[in-house]
Amino acid sequence: MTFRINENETIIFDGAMGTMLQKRGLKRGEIPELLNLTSPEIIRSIHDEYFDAGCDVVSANTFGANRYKAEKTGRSLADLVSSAVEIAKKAASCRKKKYAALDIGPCGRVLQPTGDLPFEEAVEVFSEIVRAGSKAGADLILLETFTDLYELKAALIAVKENSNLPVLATMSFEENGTSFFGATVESMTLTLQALGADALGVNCSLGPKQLVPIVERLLRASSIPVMVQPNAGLPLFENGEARYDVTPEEFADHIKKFAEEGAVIVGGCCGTDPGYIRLVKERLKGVTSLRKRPPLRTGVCSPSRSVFFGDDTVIIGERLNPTGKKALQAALRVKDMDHVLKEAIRQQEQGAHILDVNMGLPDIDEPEMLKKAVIEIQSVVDLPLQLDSSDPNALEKAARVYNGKPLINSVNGKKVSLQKILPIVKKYGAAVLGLTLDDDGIPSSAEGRLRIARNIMEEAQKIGIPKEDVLIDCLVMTVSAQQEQAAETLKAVRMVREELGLKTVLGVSNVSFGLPSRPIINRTMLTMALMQGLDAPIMNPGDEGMREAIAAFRVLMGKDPQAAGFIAEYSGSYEMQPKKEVVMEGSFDLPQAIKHGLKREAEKATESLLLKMGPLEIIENEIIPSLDSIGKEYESQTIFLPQLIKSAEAAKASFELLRRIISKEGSAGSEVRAKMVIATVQGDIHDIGKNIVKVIMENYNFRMIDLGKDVPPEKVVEAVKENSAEIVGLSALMTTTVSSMKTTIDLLRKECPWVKVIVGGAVLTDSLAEYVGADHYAKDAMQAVRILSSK
Ligand code: B12
Repeated sequence: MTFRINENETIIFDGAMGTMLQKRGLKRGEIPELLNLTSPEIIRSIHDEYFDAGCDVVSANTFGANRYKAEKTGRSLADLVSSAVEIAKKAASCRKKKYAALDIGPCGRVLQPTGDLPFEEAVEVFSEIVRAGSKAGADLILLETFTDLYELKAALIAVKENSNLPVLATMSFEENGTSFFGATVESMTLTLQALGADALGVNCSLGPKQLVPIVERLLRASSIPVMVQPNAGLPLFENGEARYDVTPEEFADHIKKFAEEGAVIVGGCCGTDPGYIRLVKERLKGVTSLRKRPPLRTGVCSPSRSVFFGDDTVIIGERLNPTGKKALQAALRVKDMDHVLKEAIRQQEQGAHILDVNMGLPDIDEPEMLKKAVIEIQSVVDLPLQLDSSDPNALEKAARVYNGKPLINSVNGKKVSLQKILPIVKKYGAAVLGLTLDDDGIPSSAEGRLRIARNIMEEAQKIGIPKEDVLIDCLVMTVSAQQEQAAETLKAVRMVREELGLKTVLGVSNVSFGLPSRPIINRTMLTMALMQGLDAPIMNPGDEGMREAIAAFRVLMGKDPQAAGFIAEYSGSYEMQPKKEVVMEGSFDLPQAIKHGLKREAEKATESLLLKMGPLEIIENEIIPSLDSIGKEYESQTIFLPQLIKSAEAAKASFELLRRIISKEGSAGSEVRAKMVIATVQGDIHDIGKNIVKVIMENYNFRMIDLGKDVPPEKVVEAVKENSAEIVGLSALMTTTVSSMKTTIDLLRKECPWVKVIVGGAVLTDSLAEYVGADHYAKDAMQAVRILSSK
């Protein structure tokens, strides 16, 4: 029997495996997947209990099985996975219409550029699991508990490249409806649908009650079946053990509601057991959903931002295209990515919704460059991207590593283009822009262009790309050369919209080549195209006239309620209106460079600041306040971990430059004042502040022994003894690592009673310093120097 999702019948998955294993004696730190080989009967009995409770699918005990974990067990990954699948499969096959899922969770490492795991390595890590699991006979694959959409994309590609099994994919969300890495429900939905998941949804995260708004959003957004596997509430920690606060009754009531509203696949995550699943089964008897799947919408996304076509004008920024742009051409030749990134940030600030990225120059490796540009741009700008190239290889490379759902620019009506580009669009879950030209060129009539648009749409549909993912560019010709063509293009825009129901895109500014005062023609053409129903102009978002035309159009067509947007932008006398601050025509200042996470710009800004002030002033007045404001943005969730990391890297680049100068300036005398061991405490990886303290102390003739970050107490003690250090400096930046500081100091008191301890870091205060048992607290490096010099 093959596993199938039938939307008239709710499919019930099992509940937790981890908490069940703990009940059977699995200790903290033990690897659950090892039990597949050492105690298969325990795993089997858990599957049996879940099936007896009434579930339809059990998840094999493979959630954490990957090459990194397997290394720790000394067993091969293939053995861990295939034994698990075989156990689950045996439990399923002695029953009717029951199934075993290969269960795959995150691999435990963070993908580049946020972390250090290359995308292709991630795909390979998941591919190994998929190959072993499908070979062992899994009926379906469940990708679950992902918090990074990028990692989930890698996993889904691995599934598609290595098996034909149905695949369900769920992510874990925070209460605010975004994942820990900042992915939204809508972006996840757009991405997974296009990549070909059979169902998508939410698991783990929170209790069922807190999931209600997230499930509602999922049901509104998803055109494929929705899956929900909540925890049995939020874990409460008692005597070091997690306890969950939602009873089986409450749990089952919520699941029933989710099913009534339209969730087709349900089950339990952490804290649930067969008791919960039994009640779920009971409550779901006779439950049917009236949900009609929402129609597909034309949209593209980055993890944190989705852009839909049709509701309002979408501006596609055209500035990242070297054609006719000497500065960009020169930058690309020397691989100056900061130039590209600055242009991307500038267009975002000017109001672009999507950025076109074209890296086509005859003398560069375009596929590599486009791929690199996509990765780098996505790490500083959260707008969706339009991948623009005439080279299918470049498009494929870029689409593969793109995080989210991109728009591919372009395919056209030529047979070879359709054959090469559409499979890339399909495989990598993109939308595609179709140009109305074919082997005979660009038809001069609107009807001719409509015919090509229809052909592109039908060819796309043949390989499973829905028409909603096909957009059409009816091609603007130069009016000075072919005057009658402007009207034909405009007519074609309307026909494509009305007759095919497709969304349209238009590169507007071509129209005015060769004429004086081009902006006048451009903005008029734009307004006329908008009136024909154009969804998305490709344009320079910094072009005031075009922006004004869009703003006025939105008011006149009722797309700007009460003209609020217009009034906010253009109130006051029009003539007196100061030019909108279009930032960064030249360079970024240091806070901007840190905010946007631009390393090279941070260095340049630091160099120019050094002409005006000393390195310590730069640290105090520029770097620390910038990081403070980044920290606040992170706390209020206007930015997420990837941006936080980027900013920290830019700050570190600036500091590295200052460090060299401070060290070069050297210290006042040469006699070593004291030996000092310095470390960030265990569990804490913040080391920017500690590094500053180190450099400044060195400058004042302290001999510094730097143990780095995340340092266990024993290592600190060892280093003090080895070096006969007189002072220890400890840094902690998180509330949670203050206790680690205390443990370190307790051990130092016992083992090295002579040593003086000074502590610092953003969370510390005088009273916390007293609580952890330190001798001194310093709010910054200079205060530390003063305190320690007076001893
Ligand atoms: C940069 C940064 C990061 C970078 C760190 C990069 C690096 N290599 O250091 C990255 C992105 C990796 C990061 C990760 C995380 N971060 Co962080 N991070 C920050 C941020 C924005 C700035 C810290 C900083 O470098 N400040 C600048 C330096 C110069 O200041 P400083 O460290 O305070 O140092 C000065 C003084 O305190 C003192 N000092 C410091 N150490 C010492 C030691 C001695 C001996 C002495 C005498 C003085 C002294 O002198 C220094 C110079 O004047 C802060 C926000 C903030 N305002 O602090 C959040 C912040 C510290 N992070 C936070 C969190 C939650 C995290 C993460 C858990 C995020 C996550 N969900 O994964 C992880 C932590 C992982 C871990 N296990 O440690 C929270 C902590 C909340 C709390 N109160 O517990 C903060 C406060 C952000 C927030 N508002 O939510 N983070």
